[in-house]
Amino acid sequence: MSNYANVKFLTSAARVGQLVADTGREVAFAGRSNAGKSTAINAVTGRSGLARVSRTPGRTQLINFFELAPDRRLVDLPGYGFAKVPDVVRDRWHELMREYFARRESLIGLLLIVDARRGLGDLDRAMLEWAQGGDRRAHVLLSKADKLGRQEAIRVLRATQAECAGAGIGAQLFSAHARQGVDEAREVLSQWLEGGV
Ligand SMILES: Nc1nc2c(ncn2[C@@H]2O[C@H](COP(=O)(O)OP(=O)(O)O)[C@@H](O)[C@H]2O)c(=O)[nH]1
Ligand SMILES: [Mg+2]
Repeated sequence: MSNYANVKFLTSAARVGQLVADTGREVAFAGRSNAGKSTAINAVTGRSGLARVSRTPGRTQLINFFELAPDRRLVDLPGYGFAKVPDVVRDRWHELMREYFARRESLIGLLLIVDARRGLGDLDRAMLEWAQGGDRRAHVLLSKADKLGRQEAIRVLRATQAECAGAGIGAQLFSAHARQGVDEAREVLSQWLEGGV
């Protein structure tokens, strides 16, 4: 499973009815719009063009599926926390996420992407609680760590670890640009995705 060379885009779903078959195992990437989710997916799979990277936070409310191997998937969830989104879009996002987390049996873990300069926010905490409600694993990538000095990065890491440790959630520094923490994140993914169906 540590070889992601054959990763490929499967499909996008705008509704729960469009999700790919709920078999095997998948790990979802979640985070605020612009947190660096797509960039993280590209970095851990080693495929720079796989998930689109945008400077303008997207409004598309799509769940994107990528296949690593038969019955092993990465899922790019729609971002949240973008201030200018109309209520109707926000409500639709909420409903989509609620149903996805409630029903999805193949979802075994959540990789939460959090901009290291912001740290954990309330919506991030809600995502972690959602994931844990289904007895799933969770791990936090503190992204864009290259934007922080070393002292500050360590401080944010310690604070996040302290908050998450009680729930058994790991946290690490991550920078796609500096290639920091990429192997560590891949190791977490591999451990989650390995094993039987
Ligand atoms: N400095 C820095 N910028 C990053 C990093 N990862 C992502 N970004 C930038 O953050 C912006 C949003 O990234 P994107 O992956 O599209 O975020 P998403 O909305 O969460 O999918 C883009 O301009 C990226 O180039 C990183 O590790 N370091
Ligand atoms: Mg994205």
